[in-house]
Amino acid sequence: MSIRPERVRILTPERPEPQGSGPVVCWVNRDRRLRDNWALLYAQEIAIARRVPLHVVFCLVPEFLGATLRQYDFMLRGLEEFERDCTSHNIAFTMLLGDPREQVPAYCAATTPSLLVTDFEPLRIKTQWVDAVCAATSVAVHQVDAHNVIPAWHCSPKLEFAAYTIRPKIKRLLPTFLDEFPAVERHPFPPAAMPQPTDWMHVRSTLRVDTSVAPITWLTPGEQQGRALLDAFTAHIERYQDRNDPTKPGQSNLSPYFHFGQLAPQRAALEVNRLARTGAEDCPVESYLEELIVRRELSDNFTFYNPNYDSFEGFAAWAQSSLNEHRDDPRQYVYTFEQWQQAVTHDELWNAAQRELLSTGKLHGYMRMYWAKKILEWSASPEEALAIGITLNDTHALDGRDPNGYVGVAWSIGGVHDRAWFERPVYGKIRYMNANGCAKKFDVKAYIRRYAESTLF
Ligand code: FO1
Repeated sequence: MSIRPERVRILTPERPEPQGSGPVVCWVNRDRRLRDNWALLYAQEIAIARRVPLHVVFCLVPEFLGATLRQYDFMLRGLEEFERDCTSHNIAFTMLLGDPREQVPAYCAATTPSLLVTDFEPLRIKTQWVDAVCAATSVAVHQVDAHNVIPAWHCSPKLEFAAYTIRPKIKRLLPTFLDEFPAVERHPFPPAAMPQPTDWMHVRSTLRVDTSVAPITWLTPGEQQGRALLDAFTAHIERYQDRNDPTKPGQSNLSPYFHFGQLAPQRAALEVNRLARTGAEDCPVESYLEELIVRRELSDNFTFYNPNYDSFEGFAAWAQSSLNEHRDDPRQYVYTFEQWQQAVTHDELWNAAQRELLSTGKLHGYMRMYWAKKILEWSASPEEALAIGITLNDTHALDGRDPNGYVGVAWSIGGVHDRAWFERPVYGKIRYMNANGCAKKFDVKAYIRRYAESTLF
């Protein structure tokens, strides 16, 4: 088998092996691309060994954790390309509509697969879906981590404290797991008949989402574009040295492609690592790999092992008790959700950050910290601040509701993966940040001008 066994978990130990002569079905939950997809490669390898067809299913829910048209549009346009890619590779692609806890078992009842393969996703709702599907079918279910370079369960068996505790584990395992992907094959055992092509207009008509948050146009979704953007980024990796300056084009902008499974983080790691070997001095490879692998996989670790990843109770004990001690500190300002959302605080820097989020679906990595910390400073309670930060991010960011998003907000507001700092009002021992800090890093006025009020539609 060309896929390392550690990438795979048998979710149904009482029915470990594929059974019968039915197709192998790959239910894609998180990773929706034809290439560089360990779950699909695993499913195909077994299907070829058993000489059976390979099916891919994706289950679209009409609403998902507050997602708006902006995110659904990015996801669906990527799925259109994925369907075409599957079809041209003799893989039957079917779009299921509705609750996966019903739709996936119904699909299995109709197609009697010999094996159901699914990918790994640490979010609570996805774990519940997968558990319910295992319970409602009699087929063997195998799960493959197609997202992390080092499978989350193999990297660490427990909740990690911080980057410094997971980093050595990752560094030790990286040479083994940062391997090149085999190519997906044109499947040699096509199904007797290909499914009808998806009616994308109909699919869109089933959504029950807020359409006032418009799709973005500055990025084109899909596997091909994700790869093209990665190539453009690696061609100018030296620009990443400016990553903390939101007025400069230093960031990769790949996060939406990772979030919607259109590009494998491991592909980005392989390509960037290739540059490291060229040895160019101004090549910030290590810092990119730190963000891409260590920080990203730490976020998966947090959401996988901490059931309270999106609430105050998920913060470390020191952070909870310190925030509790400062619960009644007077706040200089207290804004409502609408005021935050509409970017009408007294702070022009904060408003500019919020307008960046509203108009582009992205918030610069450095500004994201400032943005969330000020929400803590000017909200009635840490719980409210956390809820506001998560909701604004999930409503407007293309990569909202991602482990990275939850951890980003929890780091700023609850000190998750950080350490205790000097005590101060409202923040307690949570690390403080202010506009002077920003001014030391970049031209604050230029940033405010860029996201002036006029940038909003
Ligand atoms: N995952 C699904 O399996 N089905 C969906 O219909 C679905 C919708 C969706 C909308 C917006 C969004 O940001 C994510 C969505 N996801 C959906 C999940 C998503 O692609 C990721 O797997 C998770 O958000 C975690 O990274």
